[in-house]
Amino acid sequence: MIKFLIYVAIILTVFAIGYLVRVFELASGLKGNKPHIITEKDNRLNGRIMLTFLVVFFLFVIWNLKSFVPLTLPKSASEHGDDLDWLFNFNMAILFIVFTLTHILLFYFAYKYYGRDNNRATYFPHSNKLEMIWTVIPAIVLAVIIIFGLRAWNKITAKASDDAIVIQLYAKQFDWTARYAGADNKLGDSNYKLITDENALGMDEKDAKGADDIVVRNEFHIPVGKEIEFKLNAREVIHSAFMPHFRAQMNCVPGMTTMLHFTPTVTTEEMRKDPYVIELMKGINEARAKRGEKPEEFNYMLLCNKICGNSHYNMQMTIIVESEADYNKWLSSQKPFFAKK
Ligand SMILES: [Cu+2]
Repeated sequence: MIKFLIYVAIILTVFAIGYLVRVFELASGLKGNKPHIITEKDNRLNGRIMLTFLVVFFLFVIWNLKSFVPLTLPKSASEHGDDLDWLFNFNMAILFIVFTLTHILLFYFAYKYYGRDNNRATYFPHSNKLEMIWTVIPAIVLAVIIIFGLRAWNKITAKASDDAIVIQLYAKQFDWTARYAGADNKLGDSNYKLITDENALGMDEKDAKGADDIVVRNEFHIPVGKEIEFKLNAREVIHSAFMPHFRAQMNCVPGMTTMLHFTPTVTTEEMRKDPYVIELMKGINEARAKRGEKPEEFNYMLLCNKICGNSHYNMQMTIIVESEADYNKWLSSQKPFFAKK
């Protein structure tokens, strides 16, 4: 009811403003002013407003950069991540140059060439030279971006090496499960018909390849410097495995297996000592303290990056990157799934 009344009030206010404007127009018409005639004075005022906007707008851009760039991701923690960061920065540099130039020209010209009573616009219908310039230059720049992008994409999506550690990431509403392929480095068969509360992945007990498979939840470990091949599956809707610190993301699609591989280069402990991460966590923990929450340590995360339902925001898993020795110790402390029963 209150909502309805608010809507009615908004509509009535709009009408009231409309009538008020009409009253002012009529009143100034009676005084002999011509409100519909735009004078040189009006144009000059508009030009100055344009110039003011340019300055205020760029101050806002600088404030944005200062406030939000320090909250962006820390350095990449995977081999291919540096390529992607370079590509991203390259794109941003081009965008920023074009953005700055076009906006300065747009608003400065609006100010400098405001309409004057005795001026007439130059008749300038067409220029082949200009058409060529603004077609060819963007085409070359775009081609360079696409070629660099394709090269990086091909490198990242190339087949994983044969000795890569195979891990399945299984997405369902609303959590992740990781499955290690065990000593044979081969995942056992699974079938959605075998899914039960206990056997969330529908693993097939009869398949010998799956006898050594290890299933973990909440967090999974990977060794630094070793290639990891992820096989991604989803149960019911499309999810997306997003590991931002490794600059890695791939959709998880029901009924098919998608793949993704990367080599982590920085352990969790090393990343926690990174000056940028220390600064980042300081800010996060100050905000947490204000909300009365306990401080938290930096961790790599696997997140879902597809709006998959109402608890999507909470669909995450911690990733621990550690030395190969620590990883082997952790893995040997985990029991194979079918041995747990
Ligand atoms: Cu999801």
